[in-house]
Amino acid sequence: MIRAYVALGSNLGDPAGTVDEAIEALAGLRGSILAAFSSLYRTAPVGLKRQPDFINAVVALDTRLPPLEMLDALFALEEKFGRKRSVKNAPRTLDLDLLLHGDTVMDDPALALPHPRMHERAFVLAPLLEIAPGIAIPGFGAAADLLTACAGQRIHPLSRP
Ligand code: PH2
Ligand code: MG
Ligand code: MG
Repeated sequence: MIRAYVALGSNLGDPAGTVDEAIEALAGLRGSILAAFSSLYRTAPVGLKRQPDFINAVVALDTRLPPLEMLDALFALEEKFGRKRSVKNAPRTLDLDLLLHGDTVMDDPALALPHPRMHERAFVLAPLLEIAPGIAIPGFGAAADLLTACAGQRIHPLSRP
């Protein structure tokens, strides 16, 4: 089994409910076992600013799926959650991004690993570090050091009843 990490993001409809349900759905992903899941975080939009805050989280999966098969399974799940693809970075019901797949480094037109923007996003690095303290990102170094460089990005763990 290979340890993979998947980022979840939502900012349409009921984002926290969607992310909770998506974590459950990921626990049932074929050929995979859910190894860990982070808290949910409320995060300011990065990139296109005039859109609602996001709810973000990260899960760890131990998987037998190779990277491109895993990507297909994640796209299928996004679709099941009603994602409509319009313009890049548009608000979305559910975004599932494959962050890391073992120590695979690849730059296929369909999939780049590690995820090419994860190293500069607090909304990915903070939940990732919660479930994988000490993790390093191939080619970029310690996630904890990368998070320090994202100091300006607003993110808060969601308080739960
Ligand atoms: N996803 C993006 C672009 N910007 N900002 C936040 N806070 N959270 C996201 O998940 C996110 C984003 C593209 O996928
Ligand atoms: Mg994304
Ligand atoms: Mg995506």
